[in-house]
Amino acid sequence: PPASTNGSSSAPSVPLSPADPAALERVVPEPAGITAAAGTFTLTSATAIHASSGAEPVAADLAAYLKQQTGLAPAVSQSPDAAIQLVLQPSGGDPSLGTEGYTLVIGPSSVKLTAATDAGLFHGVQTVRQLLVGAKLQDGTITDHPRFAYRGVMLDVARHFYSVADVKAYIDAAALYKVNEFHLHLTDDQGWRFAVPGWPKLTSVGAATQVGGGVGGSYSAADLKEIVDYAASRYMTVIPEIDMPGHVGAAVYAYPSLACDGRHHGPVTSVSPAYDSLCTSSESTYRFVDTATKAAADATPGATYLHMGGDEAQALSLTQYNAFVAKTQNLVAGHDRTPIAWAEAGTATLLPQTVLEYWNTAQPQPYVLQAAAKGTKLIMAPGNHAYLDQQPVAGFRVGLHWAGYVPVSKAYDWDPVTVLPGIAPSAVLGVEAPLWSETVKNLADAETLAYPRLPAIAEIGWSAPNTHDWQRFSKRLAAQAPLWDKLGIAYYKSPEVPWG
Ligand code: TNX
Repeated sequence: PPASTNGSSSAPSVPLSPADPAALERVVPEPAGITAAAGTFTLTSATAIHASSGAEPVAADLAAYLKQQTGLAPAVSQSPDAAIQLVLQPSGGDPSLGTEGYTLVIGPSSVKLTAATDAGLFHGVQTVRQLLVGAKLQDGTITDHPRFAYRGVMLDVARHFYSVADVKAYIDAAALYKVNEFHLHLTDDQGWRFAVPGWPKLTSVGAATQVGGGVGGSYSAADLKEIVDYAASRYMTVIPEIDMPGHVGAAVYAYPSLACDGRHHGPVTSVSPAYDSLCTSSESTYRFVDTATKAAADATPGATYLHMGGDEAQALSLTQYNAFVAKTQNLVAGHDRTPIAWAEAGTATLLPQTVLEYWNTAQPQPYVLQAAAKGTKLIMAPGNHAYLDQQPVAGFRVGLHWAGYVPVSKAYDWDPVTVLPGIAPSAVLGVEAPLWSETVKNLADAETLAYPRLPAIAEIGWSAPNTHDWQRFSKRLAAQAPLWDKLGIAYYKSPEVPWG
């Protein structure tokens, strides 16, 4: 008989046996509803995938993933009686599953995945990847949908530069956890990393180094297009960030006239910020900001958001800072993007649509509460839980610890609607896991900090709070390890997780 497994405490077990609820208890983020049934589905060399109209691209993804994991290469078939069915049901599906949800029904001889959108199908395919044990899937039904609309990760390519291939690898791994926003921190004191028409020195001078004095680098328009297209193929939207009016050491080094005193403090190759600032009282500053934000918007066609930074503008008075935020958000809105800014920007008068990203839990920020009370939406990235650059333990070979150490259990141990006391749950747009790269020199360093904690933040963003349970989560995390090994993800074997 079918048995509900949500709420039970069962370890992931191999091999699969009839009606083994534990075999379905291996998905991160935890699905909304799971019901195990007797039996298993076995993939063979004869298994085919049929896609309903519009579902063909996700069917091709599924075929490629199945091949990667099993060695078997299921054909995407025209035949409607293929064993695996991907069904796009824009109106007829279950409306309670929203735009990103899906239903997965696994029986002894068939697998049927249904969703209202191709994003929903793609998320369902990630579930299938995680459920595979050898070539087998436990029978049962999963119905699933996200808790929050915004589930982001951020990569800082300014402190250390990452090749397009490395950025794609980072995106690819995050897709496994149903992340849907990829925030790219493109500029900072140590480097300006993307081309802006009419401002060639931003990249020829401003991108020529990084923390530690390495060669740095930058993305051409074609590079950014490659990243944006790749993210789209993983159902993620790229959010470009231009950090302003502080954290602009590289821009000021390239064009000293952007500073009021016409002087630069660069090149910046140290970790500590130089505290340069754009000249907030000069009209030419806003021509620069307009051109740079337009270039970032043009590089991300169809995107919703553009991040304008706004953190740690120590060189400015509050009046100067607030004036800059107010003007800049209008320029961003003028390029048809919803502005996002770090929480400090809450001191300014915000447009109704401007979103704040909450990160610094150490400072009381009454203005964030006031903005939220007036309707400002918040992205929750509390440094002491969600910052992937914070070391999991003292002495870890990479990372910082200004927000304290963040073991896996702490990355998991928070709720976005209560982490900032006093806000209404409806103010929370979602969560983000930023990876700042002052100490992160390459993809392997990045992965060591992100895994297994990125999946923890992704689960906080996706799963219903009533599924929250560290013991069960840690077992589901452990069940991910074989896939990470197969994909070559350099994860940290935290002693908190019961690896098999
Ligand atoms: C604070 S978080 C910063 C970044 C650093 C980060 C290091 C934020 C908005 N500003 O400039 O990279 O700490 O953890």
